[in-house]
Amino acid sequence: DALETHPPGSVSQKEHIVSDEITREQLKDEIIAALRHSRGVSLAEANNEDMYVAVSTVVRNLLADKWIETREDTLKGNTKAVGYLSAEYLLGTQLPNAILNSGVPQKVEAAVKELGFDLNAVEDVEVEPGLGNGGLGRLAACFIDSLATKAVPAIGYGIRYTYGIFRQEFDKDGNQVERPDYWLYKGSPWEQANYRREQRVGMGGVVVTTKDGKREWKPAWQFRAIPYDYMVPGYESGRVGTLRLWSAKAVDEFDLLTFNRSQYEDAVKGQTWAESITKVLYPEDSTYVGKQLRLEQQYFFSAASLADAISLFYPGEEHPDMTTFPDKITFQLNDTHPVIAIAELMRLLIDKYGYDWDTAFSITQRTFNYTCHTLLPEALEVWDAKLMGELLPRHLEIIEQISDWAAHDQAKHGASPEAIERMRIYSNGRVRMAYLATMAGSHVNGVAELHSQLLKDITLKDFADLYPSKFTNVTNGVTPRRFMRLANPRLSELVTKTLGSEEWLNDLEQLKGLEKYADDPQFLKKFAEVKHQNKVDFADWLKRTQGVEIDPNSMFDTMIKRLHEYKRQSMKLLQVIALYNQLKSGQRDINTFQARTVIFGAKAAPGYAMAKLTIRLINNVARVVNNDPALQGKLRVVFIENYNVTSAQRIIPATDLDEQISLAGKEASGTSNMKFAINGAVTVGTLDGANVEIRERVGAENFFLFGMKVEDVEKLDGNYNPRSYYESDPDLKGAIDAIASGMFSYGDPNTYKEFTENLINKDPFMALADFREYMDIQDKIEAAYQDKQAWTRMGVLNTANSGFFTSDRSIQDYLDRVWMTGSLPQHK
Ligand code: GPK
Repeated sequence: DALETHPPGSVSQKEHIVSDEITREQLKDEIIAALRHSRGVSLAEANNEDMYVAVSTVVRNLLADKWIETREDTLKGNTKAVGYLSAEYLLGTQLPNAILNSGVPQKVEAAVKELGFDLNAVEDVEVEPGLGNGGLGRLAACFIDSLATKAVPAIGYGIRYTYGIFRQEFDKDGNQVERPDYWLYKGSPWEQANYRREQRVGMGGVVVTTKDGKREWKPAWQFRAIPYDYMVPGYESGRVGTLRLWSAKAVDEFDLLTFNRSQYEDAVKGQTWAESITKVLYPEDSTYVGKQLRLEQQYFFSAASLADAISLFYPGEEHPDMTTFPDKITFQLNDTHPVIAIAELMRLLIDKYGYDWDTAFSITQRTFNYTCHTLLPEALEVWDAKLMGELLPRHLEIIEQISDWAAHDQAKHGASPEAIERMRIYSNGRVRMAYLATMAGSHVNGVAELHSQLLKDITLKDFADLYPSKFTNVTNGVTPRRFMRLANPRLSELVTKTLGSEEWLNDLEQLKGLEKYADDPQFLKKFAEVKHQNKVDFADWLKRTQGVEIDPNSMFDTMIKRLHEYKRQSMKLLQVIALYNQLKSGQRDINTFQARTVIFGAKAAPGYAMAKLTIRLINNVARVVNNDPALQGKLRVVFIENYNVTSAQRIIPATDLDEQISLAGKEASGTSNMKFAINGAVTVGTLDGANVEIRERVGAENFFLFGMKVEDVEKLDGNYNPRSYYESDPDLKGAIDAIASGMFSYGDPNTYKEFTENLINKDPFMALADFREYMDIQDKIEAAYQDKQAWTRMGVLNTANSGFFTSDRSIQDYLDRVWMTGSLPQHK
């Protein structure tokens, strides 16, 4: 196992150095010692990779005391802790963030430099742990950052996938090809296998009734759950939290009997099978697939995490007083993925600790809260009861009981028989995880105001009518440390100089102080200069990594997010093709046209045919447009290969125009919209998700709004006829016909047939209905961009008014509305 090759604490033991007082010279010594001790090389021999591991090791060591102390304070139990349960953490690179939060970032930077290395090149060595798909996983990563920064006693629990989200490549036809993401290829200096806290997790088997009439689960197999611990350093809080990711191993390394008969393959089979549980992240985003292995993953990490928490808070106790459990820790269920933890806690309380059903249910209800991240019915997990029964027979039994209890309770609250039927957790051979979480937890929250409202009005309406006080909202947020300070050092410096301190980094509402400079020509000039330099950097990076050339003087118009029909990359593409047609026909004058670089970044789920076809089309539109000399390079389309957190940190600070164009009522929140606003991009968007709140705060005049509202969509639903739009709008017809004619497929009219037919005949996300308004707003944007100073002013007002969207505020909302707990003292 390549992973145990980085023993922690391998630098010089000569003296205990207080991390904040360490000098640059001492840091240099530590780095040299780490090179020698953990890499076995001298400074003269070291390359960037050696340096990356050595600096990471030293920075980890600087954080170690705070890590231990934070854990000790967390386990004292004076303040209720938070267990964040999430199947995904899309972390991004660790080293830059750890240096920033080391307490001595300038000294580390200087030390590396004086040792003759370029810190940026050293940091570039790191492969980001892509342990998530998109927004949901990145949100979890922002949340653990804010928990540590706010000194909330917390543990993030998740899965250590051997293979994270696939690496995306494009083939010569522009198709997405998925390559395995073996991010651990060279090990990771950031993780620590923690065998002291290993757990066992069972699966399969049967339930028997014991002599005293109790139900007891006899699992068919046991797995070892090995935790890998990651430090989560807070910014300026003196606290370092823990992210604990579970990895599966076989209990018996080899089946020796088989092995002795020389059947080597059979002997290792059990091991391979066990390890397959945490082998790979499912690449579906906002879609439920119902695969057995997925349920195995969910149960595996939920059960291991609960067992871990109980053993942490009741160390060595065989009969813990579990009635105090909800006072010691509260578990947040990040979407339905860990909801099986509810049945696991019930099983432990009843079968293992001997509580009666009512007591057990009361403890369970007080322990869990649930965050819903979607409005798409296909994203809500509904497990096949047969599958669940084979894997987790006792859990299914318990869920059946909860389902009956729920029906009873709903009747008591006055629900009609029809409503009770609709709310059934377990019926017709299906188990509805969102309903289970709603009934068996204390709170349910959506992730933006509009989303939480729609949950109450539509998706979970029956429940909200009966239990209104269960429902609340916590609008998402993003960490300004990663997405401003690290991603955009130039703007950060300008903000710090202007506001006179760095306090805004953990009190983001202070950005408001920039508002008074919105009409200061000097400030506007500096702000514009920052953006321009960021664009130059981004263009250089693109040239270096993808060989594509773009013009930093053009408008950078960006759409980065998972490829999904509801997000409507297709509509953006139709607009680009319509522009292209107009420029070609002379209907739009190329000489007065505002040069634009349209930047896409998106991964598609490997089994999502329409999304993959859209990727192919984007690449081929780029090929045709970029190679057409008639456009004089004024319209360019680029598709960032393998869009991930690392590239997001480069694209966002360089963007002028941010595209948030989902069909109203489909995007739960969005979080890149927040990152763009903080970084001073201007958004074109629909009234969807958190766009609503962003627009409210930055001001309607600094946001380009278009498209149908939720009510308009509801009215149109049922008698929507996309073909009528196609036939009546020449730009729209021209764009779709261009695709259908084979313009982007070397003359072949069949390549994109499914794409065009789907739009004309079905268009499930009503791109055609919003197309005209979208074209028109883009003309307004083009005009607005011509006035550089006015445009920059809009950017400034976006930055100044987006302080609300820090994940520190989201965590405060969770503390106040959901967890009812507080912070540890901060140790500065
Ligand atoms: C929602 F349901 C899901 C899912 O499976 N994956 C995922 O990334 C996203 N999400 C929403 O689509 C976004 O609107 C939201 O901002 C994000 O979760 C975080 O809440």
